[in-house]
Amino acid sequence: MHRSDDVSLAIALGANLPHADAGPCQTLLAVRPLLSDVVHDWAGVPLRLSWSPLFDTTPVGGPPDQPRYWNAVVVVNGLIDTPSSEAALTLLGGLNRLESQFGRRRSLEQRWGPRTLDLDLLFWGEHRMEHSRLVLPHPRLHLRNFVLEPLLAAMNRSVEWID
Ligand code: PH2
Ligand code: MG
Ligand code: MG
Repeated sequence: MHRSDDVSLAIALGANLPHADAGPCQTLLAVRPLLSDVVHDWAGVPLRLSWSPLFDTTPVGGPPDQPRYWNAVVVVNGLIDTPSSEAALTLLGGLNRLESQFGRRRSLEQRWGPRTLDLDLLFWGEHRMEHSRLVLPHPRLHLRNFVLEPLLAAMNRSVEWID
């Protein structure tokens, strides 16, 4: 039987600029354990994290000459709290701190322009919110293959079968 007793949350990772001598692909690998810590500290319960592989993707939007991106998605299972906008914004704060740690300077960049690290909350169960800093589910999720492909890969890995 497929487990359906808990609510999943998903986070998209993207990067297309180097940071501190490391390329964007290395950034996505380096951020994994740190992102795992952020999510675990936030949730305060044991979780199952399913990571997609890294995908080399063509830039969508932004300036025509921006570098190719590396993208990935992590799906989080095992959350027990009822989703809330307040808790989602707290997690977003943790994601934004990680982005800064990897050289992201939000005030200096263009919309959909190149970045050292982008961490986007995609959905948290069926929670819906429209806040100036966070809209859930992510309004362009269904339009972006660089999100959908890794999301599908991560979700396939997260399926558990119980005898
Ligand atoms: N992120 C953007 C704009 N365009 N294109 C790809 N392929 N991957 C991204 O992560 C991406 C993008 C702004 O968030
Ligand atoms: Mg973002
Ligand atoms: Mg983004």
